Amino acid sequence: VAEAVAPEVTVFRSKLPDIEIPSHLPLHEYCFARASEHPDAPCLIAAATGTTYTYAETLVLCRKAAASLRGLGVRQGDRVMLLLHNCVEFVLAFFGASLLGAVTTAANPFCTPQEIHKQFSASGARLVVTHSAYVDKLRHDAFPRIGGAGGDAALTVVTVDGGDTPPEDEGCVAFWEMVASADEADVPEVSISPDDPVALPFSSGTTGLPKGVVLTHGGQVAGVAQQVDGENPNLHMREGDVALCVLPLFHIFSLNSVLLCALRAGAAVMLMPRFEMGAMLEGIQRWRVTVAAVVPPLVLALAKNAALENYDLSSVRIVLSGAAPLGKDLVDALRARVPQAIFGQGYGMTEAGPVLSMCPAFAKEPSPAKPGSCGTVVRNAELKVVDPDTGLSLGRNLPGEICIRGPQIMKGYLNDPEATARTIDAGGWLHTGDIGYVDDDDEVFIVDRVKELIKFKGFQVPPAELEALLLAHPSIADAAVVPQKDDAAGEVPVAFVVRAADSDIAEDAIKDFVSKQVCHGCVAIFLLMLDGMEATVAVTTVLLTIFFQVVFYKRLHKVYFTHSIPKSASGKILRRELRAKLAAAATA
Ligand code: 4UU
Repeated sequence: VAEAVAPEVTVFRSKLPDIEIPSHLPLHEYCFARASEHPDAPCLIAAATGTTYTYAETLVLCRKAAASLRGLGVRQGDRVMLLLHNCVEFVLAFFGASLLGAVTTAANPFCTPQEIHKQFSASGARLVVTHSAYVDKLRHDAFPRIGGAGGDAALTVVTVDGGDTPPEDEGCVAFWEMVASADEADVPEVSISPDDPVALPFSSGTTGLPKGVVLTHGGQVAGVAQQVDGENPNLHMREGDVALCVLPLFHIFSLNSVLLCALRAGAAVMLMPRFEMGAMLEGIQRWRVTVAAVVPPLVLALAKNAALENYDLSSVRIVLSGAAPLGKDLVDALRARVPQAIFGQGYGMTEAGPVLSMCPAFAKEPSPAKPGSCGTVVRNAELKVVDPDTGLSLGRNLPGEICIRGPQIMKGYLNDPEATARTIDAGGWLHTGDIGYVDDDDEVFIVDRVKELIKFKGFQVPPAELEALLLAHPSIADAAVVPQKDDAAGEVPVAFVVRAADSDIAEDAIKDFVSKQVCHGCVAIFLLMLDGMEATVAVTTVLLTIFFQVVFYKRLHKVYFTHSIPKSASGKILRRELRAKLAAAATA
């Protein structure tokens, strides 16, 4: 229902009534508030091993994780870094930190040491929880020395792998040893205010390099409540449901809409360390997954996979896609394979806490959504659409920049008041950098993006990062990186490059420069190592990310040489012009 609060502002709200949000609770108390009503219900399922933890067991382990982290010196306000694939330990460490009033910053373990270090140092973390396989990344020169528990070393590393301690774990603390010897009564009483931070994901937002996004206890409680609380929850999950958790928990979609929402609702979370089609289908069948959060490339992979017929996927009742646009054709291609499921989208942004709108067909009392729609704005929030040039509010069916206001949005960027002020205006509206409109049925449609961000399979690729790398090359005078449409990935990063005078640098040299370390010797060693061992996919990926400059999804897919980069009077790259050039070339 659109109502004019001021004559010139059209505010869109949920069709569902607002709800009571228990915003005084810390996130862990809120998520587990009803756990005592179903202590024996399954809470976490480690798909890889089949190990299942009930709600009662999970709570005890979270408390033990908190006591252990406390023993390692973690105090209220401290930042703990998780460099983990989806696993039970991620959940325990996250809530362990939350119980102490500490803040979790999670990163993609496939990132390079340089990328990880940027987040590590920006967040001010002193403790990292990771898999043994990634400890070597933390031995990179940039990091402080790894010094085990209680020492005076600046970096404590906790490894989550069970069994015999592998040699690379030297100096590290074994997660399960520390948890086994912890006393759950050793969790100190901390007073947590709703305004205190609990999670610190990194996002480049509408412009520039990745920044810490300060998400608070109160904000995350509100964000989860908007989805799963109330008489008629927008995303209806309950005890007995099993949520597929294959999207990485270091991204806010999975952390918030899968993990936190499922726990609050009393559902089980099936954790898969990484996407592997066979294992995923196996897991859905074996654990009777009911709610599947996916990204469009995963929908594509499923639609194309003939093996689907060999699995019983009849338990799935909700397929929630997000993080990138999902086309009607793609949905139609998969719908025939999973006919009983409702397909729909959520629209989120890390800074928005994250969900702005959610498919109303997922509600307890569902209402239909049109193909391509991102659903309706969540409850207890306001959404408006503004003309990106004038800032004036637009009515229905008129595309403009989507803005959101509500208790769920970020507090701001970490230590960056200017970036915060550029994103959240004086009126409290968060500007998304997405272009969309709201139709006559209150459904949100995203049609374009005014911000620089590139999304490769839903992963963030900040152009500023690649541009900085390119400009560091002596043969490159100027450069701009923009998204190019791609069937499989949605978008891929491509570069426009102005060669330096006298340079005749070629496309491949530039692509190599971005993907490989500047040190070419390293590449040679890498190839030798691959040659000398029977490299499994996992080993290869680990090696790749150790030896290469940027994580795989940030590679340039094409380089276009040009004489100048179009810029505004203030020196801003006119990305729209470059994207228009690409679009014109594609249709020519
Ligand atoms: C078109 O992608 C996310 C969060 C996604 C999310 C979270 C909870 C989806 C459903 C859910 O329940 O966050 P970021 O910060 O990585 O990227 C944000 C950007 C948006 O600004 C928009 O450009 O990703 C794009 N995006 C989408 N685009 C996100 N969701 C959609 C969508 N359609 N459904």
